[in-house]
Amino acid sequence: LNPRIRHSGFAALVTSAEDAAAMIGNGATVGMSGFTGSGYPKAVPTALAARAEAEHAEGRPFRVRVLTGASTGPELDGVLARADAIEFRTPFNTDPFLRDRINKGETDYVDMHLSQLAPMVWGGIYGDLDVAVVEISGITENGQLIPSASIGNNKTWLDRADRIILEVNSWQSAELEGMHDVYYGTRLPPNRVPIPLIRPDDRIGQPYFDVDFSKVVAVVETDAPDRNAPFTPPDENARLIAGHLIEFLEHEVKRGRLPRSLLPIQSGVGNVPNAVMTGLCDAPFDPMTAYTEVVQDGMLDMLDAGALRLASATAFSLSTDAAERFNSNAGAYRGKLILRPQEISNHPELVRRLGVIAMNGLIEADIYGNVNSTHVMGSRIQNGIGGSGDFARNSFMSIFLTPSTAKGGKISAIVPMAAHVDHISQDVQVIVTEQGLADLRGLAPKKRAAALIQNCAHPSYRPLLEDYFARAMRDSWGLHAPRILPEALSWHQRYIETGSMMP
Ligand code: 0RQ
Repeated sequence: LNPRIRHSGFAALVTSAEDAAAMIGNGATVGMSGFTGSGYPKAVPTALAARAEAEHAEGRPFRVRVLTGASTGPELDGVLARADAIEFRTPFNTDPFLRDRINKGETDYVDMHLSQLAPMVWGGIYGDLDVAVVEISGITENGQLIPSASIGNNKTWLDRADRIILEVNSWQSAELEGMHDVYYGTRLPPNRVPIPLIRPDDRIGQPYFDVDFSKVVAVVETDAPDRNAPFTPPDENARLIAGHLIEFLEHEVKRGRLPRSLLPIQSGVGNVPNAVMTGLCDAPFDPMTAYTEVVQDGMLDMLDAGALRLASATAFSLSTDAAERFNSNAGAYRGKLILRPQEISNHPELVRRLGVIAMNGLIEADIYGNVNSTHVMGSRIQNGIGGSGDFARNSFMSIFLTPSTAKGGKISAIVPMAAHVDHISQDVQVIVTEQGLADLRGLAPKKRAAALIQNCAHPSYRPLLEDYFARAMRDSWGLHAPRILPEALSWHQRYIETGSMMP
């Protein structure tokens, strides 16, 4: 008997991943758990991919529509993409095989704000949800579900799906029980009411998911780790970026514009934000809070060091070492970690009310501070906007962090014009590279350009930007935000043709 399944009705539904996958039909819309490589189902998608391959070998079509919280792991997006079993995918992906399918035009992908998917599914925009496949860490005596290492959109999948397949993963810490706060008060307009959360520590829901037992068709047992991608240790650039940012935040505290414990911080995923978190461990601030999407290694370090007293998020995204550290001592984080549904962790109402300091990565920024977070050279998706838009627009302070070049210097992250825009200049207040920091608040476009070129551009691209900007000031049709239209995207075209933005 599996001690994680404390309800006999659910125990009677235990079956193999293959039998569970057989309940998902060609063309089905499937809501799966998973957010930034944690809490995704690990057995059923693999069995589903094998089934798709078998069907394809017989010359029959087999593809499904996959909705998740955010990115998953090789045992979900990876296997399904390799088997060409994903017809449609939303809202976020980091898997290289699926990215390749999307960029070859073989899989449809909708890149959207992570807070908006659940309400859209409730509103019927994505049609009926045929099946939910949700990883949990256990089932209580009275048939409630103990969430796993991410909550994501699972509440919505469980509520909306016609049929439910559960994966009970014993690898997840049993001490996750009680760390979650599942809010059941969301509604569609015109029935919305204020969400009663005024501090990151507030608990406004319940620790378990409710589930309609009659919809559960299979329970699959697993004992498998989350993706747990390692972070590269902070390099010199990441340390410089963290240094500039912390100096700036100290300055804001001295000027009385931020309290000594700052405001709740949000940090995107990736090596640079992780390095910033590590840097914040030794920064001279009072213990902080985080109101964010993802708890990564750097935030665990901050909790351990006492630099952070509480983190509210929707998911973990840990390296193998940090996941082991957490799993072996999860009880120590009780009261310091709260996981919520992503429509709450990323809710514009709450991000604005709390005054979050948003810190996200970018692909490129133009000289006016319009930010492209998603489309390389304007046409190939990297990951997706994720939660960066939920946070950047609604934050108290919107900060973007990036090395000044990519691909070994072949690409400048500061360009005359962004080839795609996710965050308009109005949503971008501060940009930091290893070269320095540009505080764009209160600056008109021409002053923003001067600050970005001087403080943030790489020295090898700075003269090119200065030359372009000087000619734009002379020749542009309008002089509010001067541009030379035929030239503005020529750096991107040069990269596509020659492999470098350098002339
Ligand atoms: O590609 O691995 O093939 O070399 O992008 O870049 O420098 O490692 O930085 O991991 O912080 O990611 C914007 C993608 C940055 C991320 C982005 C290439 C680069 C590399 C990764 P390779 P780095 P990061 C909360 C918030 C949107 C979602 C978001 C992101 C790869 O921050 O997805 O913020 N943001 N969510 O080479 C071509 C450029 C490039 C470039 C970087 N200018 N041109 N390639 N790269 N800049 C989390 C969630 O929402 C779930």
